[in-house]
Amino acid sequence: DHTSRIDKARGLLFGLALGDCLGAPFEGKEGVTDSDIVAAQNGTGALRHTDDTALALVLARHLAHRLGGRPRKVDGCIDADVLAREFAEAWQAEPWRGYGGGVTKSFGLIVAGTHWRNAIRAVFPDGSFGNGGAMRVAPVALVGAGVREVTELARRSAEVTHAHDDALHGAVCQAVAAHLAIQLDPAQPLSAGAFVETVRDAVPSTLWAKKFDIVAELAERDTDPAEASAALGNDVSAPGSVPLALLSFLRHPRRPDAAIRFAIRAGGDTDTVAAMAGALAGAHSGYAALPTPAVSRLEAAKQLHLYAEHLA
Ligand code: F2R
Ligand code: MG
Ligand code: MG
Ligand code: MG
Repeated sequence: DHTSRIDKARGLLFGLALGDCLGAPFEGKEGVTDSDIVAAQNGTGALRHTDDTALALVLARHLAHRLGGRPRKVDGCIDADVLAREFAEAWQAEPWRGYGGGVTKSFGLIVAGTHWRNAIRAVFPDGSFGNGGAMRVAPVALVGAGVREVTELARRSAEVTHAHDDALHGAVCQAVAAHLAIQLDPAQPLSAGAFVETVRDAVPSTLWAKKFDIVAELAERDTDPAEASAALGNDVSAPGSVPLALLSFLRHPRRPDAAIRFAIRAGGDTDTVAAMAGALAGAHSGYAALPTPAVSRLEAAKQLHLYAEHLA
């Protein structure tokens, strides 16, 4: 009884947005409890998203437009110059969504006419190592046919804002993990060790290899969120947040709401870690596994449904 492709596509996109929306109010807060998060999840009124979902929607729309009617060739799926402009225009339309300080400057340059390659190097000469490429990348996993294509799409989607290797590694890590989560049958037991090995093979870096060792070790035992963030980090850098999101998913692969709560209780950059964990758990278990009243309160629910259908 394999969860359907469309259910997994919806799970990936809605899981990302739900993690972002539930995590945002807790950014930088310590001592957050499960009941604090459950209260937010069971509240009323729209659940407001931040830059994470805003840019994931831009990427999903970009991919959907380029796939329409064409053969699924990875090359045609991302036009970097157009994508950079679309990201920058989304920032310009809603600059209050909580964007990072670096991208705010480079988006400002891009909308003023600077080419993205020059804009991003003007802000950070070595490139940004922020988690912005990873936080929005999950939709590429709905398009790439295998690890190689997903890796290529992840890099291309991230490099228009993030030139640093660690930011690109973070985007590849999250995208390949989302690809695997889509492939796996949630009715079968998930091997955390094998999962981490496959992601590790796509990320050639000794720094990241150390992070993956810790993720694999902590996934096998009853780690709590405080121990997880102490060991892996929980900040806005890619290496300081993407591994924590992977662990949050591996601790609760079949319970997206629990994976999201684990990520939020780990503190720090909660919207982003929860968005990445939510995308993975949602892609694995499907939309039906997400908390029902909360997903219908997502501000972007209509667009999320639309792009899930297009990209599935
Ligand atoms: N920025 C936030 N949250 C904190 C502020 C919220 C907002 N101001 C508010 O309260 O309203 N959240 C969002 O940012 C993260 C994604 O960031 P992204 O897109 O990678 O941006 P950026 O600016 O490229 O990098 C983030 C920061 O990392 C540091 N940094 C990165 N590369 C650096 C380098 N080469 N040298 C020095 N520092 C570098 C800088 O401090 C950047 O500002 C997500 O959490 C998203 O939710
Ligand atoms: Mg955010
Ligand atoms: Mg950069
Ligand atoms: Mg964040």
